[in-house]
Amino acid sequence: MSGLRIYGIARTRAFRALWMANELGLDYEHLPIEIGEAGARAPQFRAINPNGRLPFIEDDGFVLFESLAITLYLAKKHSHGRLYPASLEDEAKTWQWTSWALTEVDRGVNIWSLHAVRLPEAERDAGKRDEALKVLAAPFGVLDAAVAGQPYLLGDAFTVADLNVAAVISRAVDMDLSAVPNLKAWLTRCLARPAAQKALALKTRADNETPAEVTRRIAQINRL
Ligand SMILES: N[C@@H](CCC(=O)N[C@@H](CS)C(=O)NCC(=O)O)C(=O)O
Repeated sequence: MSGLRIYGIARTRAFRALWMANELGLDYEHLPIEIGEAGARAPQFRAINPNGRLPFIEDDGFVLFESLAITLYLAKKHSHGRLYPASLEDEAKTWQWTSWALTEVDRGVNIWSLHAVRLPEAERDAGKRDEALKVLAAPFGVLDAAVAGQPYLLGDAFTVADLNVAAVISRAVDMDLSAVPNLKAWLTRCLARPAAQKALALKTRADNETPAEVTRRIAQINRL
């Protein structure tokens, strides 16, 4: 065992950390705790991550929260020069795409997925769903252009930059992506990786087992 513990049910942003740990071939422990008072907000978990949110990790006693900080840390620790780029410029591009994913598309994809797929049909808000698609159109165009002439965001090789962006927008695979064919092909390529598939299988199972009241709570807590 590597001493790495990943906290968070795979339906949450813990999926991102699980995918990275799989890419790296790490021997880790997954603690699939839930959101809320019985899970991440319970005192014993708040003592580790005071935010009361998921995911967080413990790595031989080192604690880290924020899903994409976790993927960057693990990639740099275990795969410097491969999944984590070696050059200053490629490292900066990795930070660029990581910040971009969080600020430009994370919320929109979440709103869309709740109101197009995850909430019970009668509770979906078509206005919110359509507004999310409008908000996503411009940044999705940017991503589509970035992967039009090369297979991955930094060039020929898959890196943590791809993992971070693809993990953040992974639920967009259920969208009509015909207006952004390069994005669609790139996302499909990233999610087809065995390490992603392994984490996606857990995520899909967790999605299917999530009761409607938990999905409702996710939408309420995050004002989605
Ligand atoms: N920016 C944080 C967001 C963490 C977050 O909002 N996690 C959600 C699950 S995906 C959560 O724990 N929600 C429940 C809550 O806020 O109580 C990250 O990327 O790790």
